[in-house]
Order: sequence, then C-alpha cells, then structure tokens
Amino acid sequence: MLAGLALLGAMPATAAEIKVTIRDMMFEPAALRARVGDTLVIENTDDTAHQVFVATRGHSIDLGGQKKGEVRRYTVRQAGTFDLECVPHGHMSAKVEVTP
Ligand SMILES: [Cu+2]
Repeated sequence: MLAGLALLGAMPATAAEIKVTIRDMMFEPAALRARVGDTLVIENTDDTAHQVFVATRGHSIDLGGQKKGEVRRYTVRQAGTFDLECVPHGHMSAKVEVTP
C-alpha cells in the first residue's frame, strides 16, 4: 500500500486514462471530466453490442460496433462539452466535460 502510494506520487501530471464502462445499457459514469490529451477507455460489459459516437462539432467520432468485452479508446483533443451516445440505443448518454 505504501509503495503504491509512493509510486502514484511520483507519476507526472500528464495525460490520464479515464475508464468508462457500458453496463446494463448505460454508461458508467454518466458524467465525467477529462483534460485535453486524456484518453477515454470505453469497455462494453453487456451481452448486447454497442456503437459509441459523438455528434458534437469538433469532437465527432464513431467508435464502431463494439461487442461484449471489447474496448475502444478515444483521446480528447479539444476543450468543451459533449455527449457520448450509442447508435442503436438512443437513450444511452454520458456527458463529458473537457478542460484545457
Ligand atoms: Cu448501445
């Protein structure tokens, strides 16, 4: 435990990976903050396939079909706010706030 804390303290304040889990047809967490350069690491734990996309100008992406257990990565390149959504499941949404 102490060694782990020391290691964390030594890590430079650079880009982070932020885990997003798709579970029970929802994003977890449903709202998150990131900094420019951080990478969202999105894992689908559902039996159902998902397809994550962002429609917001300047952030738009389509991560393609994603089966159970598959992981997609999205590095945010611009400050702003956008929603992660899912092509086949219109109710799925997660708000992402990106700061410089
Ligand atoms: Cu979905």
